[in-house]
Parts: sequence; C-alpha cells; structure tokens
Amino acid sequence: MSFELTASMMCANYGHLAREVTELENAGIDSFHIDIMDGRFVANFAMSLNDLSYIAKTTNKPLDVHLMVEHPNNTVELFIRNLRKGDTIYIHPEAEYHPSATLLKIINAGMVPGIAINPGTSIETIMEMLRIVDKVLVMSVNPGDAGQMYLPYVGQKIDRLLKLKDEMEFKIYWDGACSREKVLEYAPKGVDGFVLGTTLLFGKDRPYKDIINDIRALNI
Ligand code: S6P
Ligand code: MG
Repeated sequence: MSFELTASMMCANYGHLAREVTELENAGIDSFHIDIMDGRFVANFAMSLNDLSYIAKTTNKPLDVHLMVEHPNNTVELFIRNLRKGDTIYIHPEAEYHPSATLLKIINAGMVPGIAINPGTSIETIMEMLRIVDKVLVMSVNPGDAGQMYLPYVGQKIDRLLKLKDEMEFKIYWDGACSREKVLEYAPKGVDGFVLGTTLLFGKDRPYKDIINDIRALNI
C-alpha cells in the first residue's frame, strides 16, 4: 500500500537545517511540511517565509505549506512566489471570509490547493470546498504546536471523509501526533499521507533512514 510521508520541518534542528533536509531526503521522505503561523490565528510563530525559501532552494522534493494565518488571501502571493508549480498550499477555511476565492488564487498559480481543518471543524461546513481542493489536511491536534496529544474524536471525522474522497476527488492527509499505530490503522483505510513530527520522526536519537524504513516496512 502506498502512502506519503512528509516531514514537519518546524520540528527540525535549525542548528543545521541544510543537513536535516539532506538526511531526510536520503532517508526517503516524500515531501517537506512547512508550518507558517502568524501569532493571531494560532498563538505561536513557527516557520517564516525565509525558512520556506531556504528549504525550497535546498531540496527538489515537493513542499507543502500549511498556512495557519488569518486571512491568507492577503498574503498567499508571498508564498506562491517562493514555491514551485506542483507544491501544495493549505489554507484554513476557518481563517478566511471567502476561502474558495483564496483557493482559486492557489489553483491559478499552478499550485495544489488544500484545506487544513481544525479538530472542531465539521465536514458539513466545508462540504462545497471538498469539490474544489485536491487535498484535505485533517488536524488531529489543535493547530499551533508540535508534541501535543492526539484528539480521539477526530478519527470519526476521518472515517466519514474517507467515504467521500473518491466521489469528490480529494486526498486525505493526517497532521498531528502521528504515531506508528495511526499509520498502521489509517493507511489501509485510505489515508493518503502522514505528517511526521516529534511523535515519530524528530528527536529520537535514531537515524531518519531507520525510522522511515521501519514505517515503510509495516505490514500494511
Ligand atoms: C501543528 C502543526 C503540525 C505539527 C506536527 C508535529 O500546528 O500544524 O504540522 O508540526 O503535528 O507533529 P507531532 O508529532 O509533534 O504532533
Ligand atoms: Mg502542520
């Protein structure tokens, strides 16, 4: 069964960021997840435009940019300018008056349009957008921090989204507290990719290659 593994770069070691990118690439990571926060939509500042542009120059792998900012319509062009066609931009519909207009900007720029949805956001409120986007990033923790506990009620929402994904043509990605058990349970159900942070990938005193090989070797 194929599924995508994405490295959550806010969890990387910034003392040697280029080495982190290279080691993750050599370990077989599929893409890099860039968490951008504005201190307003979430009470934190994670990565910046400079970090994004540095990583974009350091790797040829796809980037997926997770915008946890208020009114991304005002700033999305800044991110588009620093990305390549085919990279993904996720916006939070909760943070925008007219999210479908912002998604259109992303599509017109040749990027992959995605929505990231908070644990408390119901599928009913984003139903029409499911037809516009290619990817849905389901937050299984509240946005803002790495290293949080998984919120179990999100599992039911993922199960419901899985029933819609073929008809409405979108892929489902998991973001937050992603463990080996979650990959084992949800990859066979049809979740297309997993964002790996402190729970499974970073700060483990084990080479990234060993960790990623172990995940790929799971009997799925
Ligand atoms: C959270 C952010 C996520 C985290 C990721 C970290 O606001 O969007 O991408 O970086 O969840 O993973 P973990 O395993 O530390 O929760
Ligand atoms: Mg994220």
